[in-house]
Amino acid sequence: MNPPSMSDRSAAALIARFLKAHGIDRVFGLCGGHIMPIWMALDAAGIRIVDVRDERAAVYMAHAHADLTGGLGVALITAGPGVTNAMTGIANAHVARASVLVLSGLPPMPQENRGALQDMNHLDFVRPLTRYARTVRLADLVLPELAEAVARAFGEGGEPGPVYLDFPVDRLRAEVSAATELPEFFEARRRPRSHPDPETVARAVDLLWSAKRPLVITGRGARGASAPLLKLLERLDALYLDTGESRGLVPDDHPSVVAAMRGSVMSEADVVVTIGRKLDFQLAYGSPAVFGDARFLRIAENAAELRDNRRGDVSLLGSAHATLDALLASAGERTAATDPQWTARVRAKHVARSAKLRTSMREAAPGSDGLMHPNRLLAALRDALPPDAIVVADGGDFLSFARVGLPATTYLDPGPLGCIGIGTPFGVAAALAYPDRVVVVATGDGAFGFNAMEMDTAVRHQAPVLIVVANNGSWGIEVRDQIESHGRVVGTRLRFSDYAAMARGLGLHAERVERAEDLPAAIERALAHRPALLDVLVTPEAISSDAKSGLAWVPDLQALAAWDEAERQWRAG
Ligand SMILES: Cc1ncc(C[n+]2csc(CCOP(=O)(O)OP(=O)(O)O)c2C)c(N)n1
Repeated sequence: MNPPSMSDRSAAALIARFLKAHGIDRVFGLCGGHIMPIWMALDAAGIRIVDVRDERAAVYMAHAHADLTGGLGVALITAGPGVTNAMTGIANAHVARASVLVLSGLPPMPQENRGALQDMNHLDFVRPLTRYARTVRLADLVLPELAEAVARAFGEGGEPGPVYLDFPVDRLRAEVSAATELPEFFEARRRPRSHPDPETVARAVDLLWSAKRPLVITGRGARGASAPLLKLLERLDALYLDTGESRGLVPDDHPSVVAAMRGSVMSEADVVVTIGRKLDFQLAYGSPAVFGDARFLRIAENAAELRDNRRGDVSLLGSAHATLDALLASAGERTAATDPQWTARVRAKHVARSAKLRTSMREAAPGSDGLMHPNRLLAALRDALPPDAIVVADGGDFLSFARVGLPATTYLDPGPLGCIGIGTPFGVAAALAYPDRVVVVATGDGAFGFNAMEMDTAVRHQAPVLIVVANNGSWGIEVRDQIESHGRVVGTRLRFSDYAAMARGLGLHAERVERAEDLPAAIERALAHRPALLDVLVTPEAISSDAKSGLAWVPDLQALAAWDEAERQWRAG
């Protein structure tokens, strides 16, 4: 018997109509028979399918798309190995709290648990990494399940993050009864802003407006709240740190920005405000060993960001925008108590340090091997990139150099899971979302290897991405750690492989660059011929700040060696 032809009333067609109604214009996927009804229905509905070379990359791309657009990212992957391959992508979206919907298939119900092709109980292993995970065995339940999954992905009723649905393929072909198609399922609803409790707002104003050295730290929960955040910083004359989750909210040249002074400002502040930001390893778990006697004001829309590791002296549950508006309104014309000498001093040091970094990047000496320092590459990129470039940074040492050396208002990296290998997929999704902006992936050679095959996706889909590989022939930051901690190098050297040849083989414009003086012209040519790759030989001898800070050797109590020592002393009393 031939495969049954599908009607417009099939569950698969309904999934496509739902996604279309909710503004989904692209889905990242890798095909297979168990999802073919959805695949074909999406295409029929005019939704673009970005077909990739590995399911993990599909989820990475959906993640980047969601993060960059503020919408939902959708990945469509097949049963069994399709889902197991996707697991790292799902785990990364879980930790990063990215709003991703993952759809998959299952064998037909009559074959369930009988040893069918690609049969696995996906929910057993997907559930701990998702906000919602269900198998939909009844065509009539497709709409309510999709609606619930999307709401959860955006954090309604908990933290935002990835959600998962799968469907036995026979159910995808089944017809849905018209009566279940309630119009409400097709309305793309704006999520309401949640407002904080007014009495607590008044207490928060007292705390903030009496602070002498206020420090504001934002995370992903603050995205979209740039306008009231800038007003708050100005009203308070507060200092500000972004930790990579919310770059671009406050311009780099804003007088509150003191990124280069992170360590000292964390220990000097007397009131610390976290907005939509967990107190995770990057913020020393909020420990008094690092933050001293500072009092905390925590602001978040999801309660987990109010409580993790350290509760605030005052906590405000509400969306960042509405809460900052409420604080400003409640404070009225009240004068802040901030010590202007403190802010001026820290800011001046930040400016001096940043300027010194820029000069030293240009002049960074080559290694004893004659190969250029990675900062020379970053300085050349910095000169060539337009101000609205989207930067994706990936790798070990090179990520550390790029994070500080490549300023960007839109920036993505492996995030708190430390999920190296995201570079090329994130870059492809970014270039497809914003084809008129320059998207550059700055990646170590080790990190690049994981998903290098997605260069093929970039070519097929004409994603105008520029991939720059800092090729130091090693898993550099691990080499450094082995040398420092163990005195020998084991299993961490790679070859100076010819990634330009690899890229050319897949259809990209690609060049290998060995001399710093050749970089400007090579970058110009690559920008003009995207998708493109530059394979730049850099010295493995350069030591990044992440290597120096001890991040690589994973200290016992804190992420960084200095904080670890401070924590040890503090615990010892
Ligand atoms: C998926 C994954 N595997 C391994 C690691 C551990 N790790 C972190 S950085 C790093 C080295 C990265 O090497 P490369 O991308 O070449 O950058 P480099 O340090 O040489 O600049 C490794 C192996 C990780 N964080 N994630």
